[in-house]
Amino acid sequence: MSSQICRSAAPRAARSLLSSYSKQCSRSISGGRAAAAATAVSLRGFIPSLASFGREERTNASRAWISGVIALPAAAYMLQDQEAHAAEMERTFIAIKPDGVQRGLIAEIISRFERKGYKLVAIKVLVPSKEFAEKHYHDLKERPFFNGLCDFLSSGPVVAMVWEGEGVIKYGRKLIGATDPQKSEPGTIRGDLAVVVGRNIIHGSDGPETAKDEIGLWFKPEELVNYTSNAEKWIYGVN
Ligand code: DAT
Ligand code: MG
Repeated sequence: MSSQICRSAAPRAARSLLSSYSKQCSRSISGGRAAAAATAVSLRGFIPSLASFGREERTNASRAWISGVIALPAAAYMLQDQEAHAAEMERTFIAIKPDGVQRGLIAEIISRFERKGYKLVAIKVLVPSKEFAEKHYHDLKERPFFNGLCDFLSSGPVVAMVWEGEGVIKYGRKLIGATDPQKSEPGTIRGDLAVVVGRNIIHGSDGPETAKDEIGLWFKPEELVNYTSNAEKWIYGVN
């Protein structure tokens, strides 16, 4: 998918409706989970009518739930919670800079994103040209350290990655820590593994627009892999 931000209000609404529906089902009928899955499908096309459902009388509600369950086709079971959350996924660009690579921190950095629950959807090792580094850091071209920064980024291998997950852009920055490792909290990547701002080992997109631009700069669309991780059903869920 070329768009890096796949956020939509509908799946969020669907998920919260699915959650409340699931609870009602478990009170009024047996087999609440299967029914919830069935209704998740119906939410795709009928969100407005189901959104008003909560305002109905409880008795009518129970009747409607049951008739809905009977009427819905078997294909409805195909939609799992995972599908609802999949539409909310966002992607961010993360790069291990030449200092992180040379210091043998690739596995350490990747494992922090992986253990958190984010999904790696693209990765490659390359030595960027100075011109490419200037494009990547174009918003800093007026800063006194710009030239040195671009020299540094293009001085050796960089591990370029795209990570996917709910809130990964903002939370990825939390995992990374403050720009200046002197100010990064312990527990963050820069806080634990770096000492000075000029060698802070990792880059992460700072917002949705930057993420989209940076992913587009570093990767071709076909280099991004769409897949479902087996762990996702344990990482995402609504109770
Ligand atoms: P970040 O990498 O946290 O997004 P940034 O976009 O402001 O930070 O700056 C990009 C990189 O430039 C940063 O990772 C390290 C370098 N840098 C930032 N401020 C610097 C400074 N005052 N002196 C030297 N290098 C600096
Ligand atoms: Mg930045």
